Amino acid sequence: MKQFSTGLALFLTLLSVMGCPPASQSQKKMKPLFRINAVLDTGKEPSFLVTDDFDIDGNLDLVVLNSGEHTMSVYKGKGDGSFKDQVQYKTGADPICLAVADFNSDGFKDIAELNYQDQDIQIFLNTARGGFRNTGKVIKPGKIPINLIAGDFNEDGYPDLAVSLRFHKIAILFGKGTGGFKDPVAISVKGQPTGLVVGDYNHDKHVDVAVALAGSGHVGVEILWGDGKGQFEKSKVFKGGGQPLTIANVDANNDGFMDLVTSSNSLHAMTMLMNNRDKTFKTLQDFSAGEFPKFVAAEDFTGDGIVDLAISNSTHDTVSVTLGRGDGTFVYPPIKHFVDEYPQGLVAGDFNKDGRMDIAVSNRDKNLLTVMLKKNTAQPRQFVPKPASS
Ligand SMILES: [Ca+2]
Ligand SMILES: [Ca+2]
Ligand SMILES: [Ca+2]
Ligand SMILES: [Ca+2]
Repeated sequence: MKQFSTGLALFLTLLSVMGCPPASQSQKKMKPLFRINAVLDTGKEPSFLVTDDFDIDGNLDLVVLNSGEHTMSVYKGKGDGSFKDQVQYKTGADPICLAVADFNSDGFKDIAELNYQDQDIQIFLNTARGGFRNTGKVIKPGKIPINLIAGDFNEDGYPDLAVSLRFHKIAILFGKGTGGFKDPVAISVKGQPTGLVVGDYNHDKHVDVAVALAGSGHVGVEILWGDGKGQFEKSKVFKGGGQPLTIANVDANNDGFMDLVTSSNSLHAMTMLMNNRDKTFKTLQDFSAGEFPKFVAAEDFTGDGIVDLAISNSTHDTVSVTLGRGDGTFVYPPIKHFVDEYPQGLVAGDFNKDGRMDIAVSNRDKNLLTVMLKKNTAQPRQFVPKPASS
């Protein structure tokens, strides 16, 4: 692991000074919320990133797919914002996406990993000591799979998979609870599916799938309303961005119903779909939160009870944080944080266990992960008065 050097810190400070925003914006410009704490080596072209506590030691760990060399890197968290050196596992060709769930019912979370070039899924079972074991079984979900997510769609207690297939289909693979899966069942959707996310968007206690649709023709978000028996009712296509590639859950107005946000990479736009609580969504106006946005994480980064968004901006080497107003709109301009070249995968988690959300991001063109910790913006400790009785 490379510790963040003061030289780089100075360089980043200079960069942020030199990148002068227009005068009208500079007045509102806010200081960075995060500081870079650690920079971790990855394999070639790190892309999709997740965080979870895989070895159940109370510390969040990281897993990143290295798309340029067909490997996956696992980093055990130390709980102080730093991580142990990577352990690499061989994947299929061009790994692009992974889903985390306990697929073999042993209490430890496993990984289903999607290989774009091989058009297959491989399952890595948790060894219960922070390592993984490839089951050796190759799952073929259908032609040109591009994304996957886990959820228990038939409510048998075993996690299943939903996989978006380029040609207008979502494949559902029901888990057997052993690390194996039944043959895929294909559901047609109206457009070209890209990103997927699961949630119970209508509060009927059955998990639903939200599908981002890009390409030509139908563009937006289609919901597959789950019935808890593995069947789905298809919604109409809600407007949801120009060419949405990624989609995330966010309860932007704190009403307990999950809303959705999409990112349209080439159009530099984010789009909020507000949940009307009646199985429809109201699409708000697109907003800008950075350049060539890739992945988004929704968390309350400032601690005011209102959810904010962190976005990786691939071509501008930044993570931008845009603060929520609590009504589905976000403050402009976003707060920029310079990371390294071509940030892609992005996750939020409390890596140093101080109660504040931190961020990790994969930098494709430098083969690095950047771990940024939330700064403590509260009053300095020395100004806290001692109790009168002491
Ligand atoms: Ca851990
Ligand atoms: Ca397991
Ligand atoms: Ca299931
Ligand atoms: Ca539901």
